[in-house]
Amino acid sequence: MSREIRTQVAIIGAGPAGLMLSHLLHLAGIRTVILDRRSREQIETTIRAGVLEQNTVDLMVETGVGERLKREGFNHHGFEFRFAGEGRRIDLHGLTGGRSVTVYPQHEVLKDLIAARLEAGADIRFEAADVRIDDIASSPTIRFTDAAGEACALKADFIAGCDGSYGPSRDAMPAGERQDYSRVYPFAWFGILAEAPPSAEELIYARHDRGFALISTRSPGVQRMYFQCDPAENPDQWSEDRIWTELQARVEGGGFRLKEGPIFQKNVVPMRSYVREPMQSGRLFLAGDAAHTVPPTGAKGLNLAVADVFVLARGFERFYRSGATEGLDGYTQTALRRIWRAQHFSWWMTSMLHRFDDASEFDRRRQLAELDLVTSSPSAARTIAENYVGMPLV
Ligand code: RFL
Ligand code: PHB
Repeated sequence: MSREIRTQVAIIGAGPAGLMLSHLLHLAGIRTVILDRRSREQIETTIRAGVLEQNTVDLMVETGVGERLKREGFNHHGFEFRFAGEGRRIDLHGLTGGRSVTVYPQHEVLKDLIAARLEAGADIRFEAADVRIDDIASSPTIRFTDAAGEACALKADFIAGCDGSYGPSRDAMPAGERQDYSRVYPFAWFGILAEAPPSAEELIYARHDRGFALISTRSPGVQRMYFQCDPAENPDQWSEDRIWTELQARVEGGGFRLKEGPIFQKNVVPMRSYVREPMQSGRLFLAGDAAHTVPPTGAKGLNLAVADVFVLARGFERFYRSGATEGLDGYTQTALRRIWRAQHFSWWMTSMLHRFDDASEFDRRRQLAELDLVTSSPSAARTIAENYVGMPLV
């Protein structure tokens, strides 16, 4: 026998997509239960994204979860492309009529959302194991084992699959109804966290013959940096010295030096582009990384997850208010427009900035010409800036 639980929308995944969806539905008076296989502590300490689009910031502020973000986040009005030994700024603010991005780590967003949800009495089941999805065509049920080891059956009107790239939701869609589009890149990112002061006021995206590097930040005392590496790279083989030498080499030019400090975290991040179409089957809806992945070069993944659930929440609201299904039926089509825009932008940034081992001297010079174009032509720079700050939520 299993314990039966009932709700309106059952959400798998307490990442940005699942938590924001639960928050928006709560504000619309719709009940949810969230399941996640990880503990609250694991969720609140995993280091991932750093850059929030203005849309994401505005939505958090407007829905009452943006107070700490406003206080502690860093508003950036531009970023720098570094190549051929010099830095050139993209003026996000000036090129987009005053829009900008905010550096505020993903796990801080998650802490704020979890605190707000629990304070409002939300039912979040952390450490839910063996999550299985049944009967998405008519009477959706999620079977799982809760943290105390009890077998549970969660019955809902709808299931939102917000369980990231490796969760069970994607596979619960019938094979004949779905199409996947993907591209795997022949490189990865080596990410570090270092105790050091910032080396620059804004993010730096660097293209170098040795490969890409990204200089980002977390707080005045902690910096986040990445450099392109082999997907099979073993972080244990990289001493602090070797890492700093590599990073310094990739941002060299004009006397610029990174401020170094003790490195306290190292990880290798794979690079992939992926889209699942459609994002719905029966009463199951996919959102966020469960439906798509972008390489992190465009800083879009978290923002896309939030944009998906903004559209999905509106569809649910309409349904529960009037029984109309148009919003839910149009979810895939509405969400895909932004997703493919972000796919193109993330692929473009990736291909413009990374070293491809099979590239010819022609390709290398073409890459430099493209960077020269997007940093000297106002219309090309505006295209970069508009994409980076993100299309307004619709
Ligand atoms: P998440 O965050 O992966 O959350 C999914 C949740 O589902 C749970 N789950 C399960 N629960 C129950 N049963 C199962 N079987 C389950 N399987 C999984 C997981 O425990 C997890 O809690 O997906 P979501 O919500 O769609 O959010 C997506 C974002 O996390 C992701 O797109 C971003 O982190 C991508 N990303 C960036 N996005 C940005 O917008 N700006 C950035 O600057 C940015 N930088 C990055 C990034 C991702 C990175 N990595 C590590 C891939 C930088 C990096 C290095
Ligand atoms: C980060 O700070 O982790 C970060 C920033 C910009 C990106 C990706 C990651 O494009």
